[in-house]
Amino acid sequence: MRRRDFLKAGGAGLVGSTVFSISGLTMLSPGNANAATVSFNLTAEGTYKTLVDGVSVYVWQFIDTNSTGPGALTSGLVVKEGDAVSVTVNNNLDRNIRFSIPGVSMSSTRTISPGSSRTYSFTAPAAGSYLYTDNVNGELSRAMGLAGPMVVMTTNGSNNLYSGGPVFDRQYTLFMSELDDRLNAAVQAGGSYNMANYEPNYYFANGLSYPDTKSNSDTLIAMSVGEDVAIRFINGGAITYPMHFHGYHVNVASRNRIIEKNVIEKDTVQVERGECVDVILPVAQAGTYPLHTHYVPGVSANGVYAKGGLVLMSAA
Ligand SMILES: [Cu+2]
Repeated sequence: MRRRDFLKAGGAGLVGSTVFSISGLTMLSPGNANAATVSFNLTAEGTYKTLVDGVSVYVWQFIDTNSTGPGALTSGLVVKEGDAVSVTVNNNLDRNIRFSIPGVSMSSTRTISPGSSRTYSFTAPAAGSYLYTDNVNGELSRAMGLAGPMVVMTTNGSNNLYSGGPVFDRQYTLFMSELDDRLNAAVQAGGSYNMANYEPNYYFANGLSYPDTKSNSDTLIAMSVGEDVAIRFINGGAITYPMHFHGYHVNVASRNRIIEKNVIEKDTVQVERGECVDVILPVAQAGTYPLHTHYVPGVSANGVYAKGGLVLMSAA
């Protein structure tokens, strides 16, 4: 069994559902309401990503050498509300960065210069879905891939989206992102890019495009009829994602941890840039249905329609 599979199994045992693997997760004891001390070690680096059509593109990423995030993501944080969390970030990029989680105050707001590292500490905030990124380089960082998901479970690790909130039988974290390969080429060449010209041509859920999303357990939405399935949409990209469901309606529980007051059934859920939207999907029927961005270029790969793109399958 690969280390990643082992960690995933541990995560499943903790909350009785699908949680992506994180080093800190294995340190938590089920049913223990005491806050834990959790540390992560991330490296910001440039690397090459092979896309669904075989093209290799220079990207940035946060890589956690002790664990990975969901799908093809190289990092992802899972903690419990109240945990004492420290994240050490090593900067192997060519410019300053600063680790940031919108909505969370950090022990330090200092930047990290190239070749150095810094530790950022915080108390895990209210249970819900969060995004971490660099906030020195603006949207360029998210367009290059320097972002990841953070899931905060309730203090006792219960299957509630937040304390006293909707209960789920299983959960999926879907981190959406995209890239414009002209931007990547410009950054690789040491230049910058005018985000006004940003027109992405590849789209990802947890770093994967269709059909790879079908063969990965973090992006194939496996469900059983009668279950309530939580889906955490985390928009780590630089465009809006209107996520459209076939076969099901979902209820939005919260947007950026703010509880939705008027819950109506939706077949499309708008997820703005940098936004985290948690939904509950009541599995009302059996079948295999797509879940995809309703932004038409988002279901293409480098202009080729219905091949690649941010398309997933749900199966019940
Ligand atoms: Cu459709």
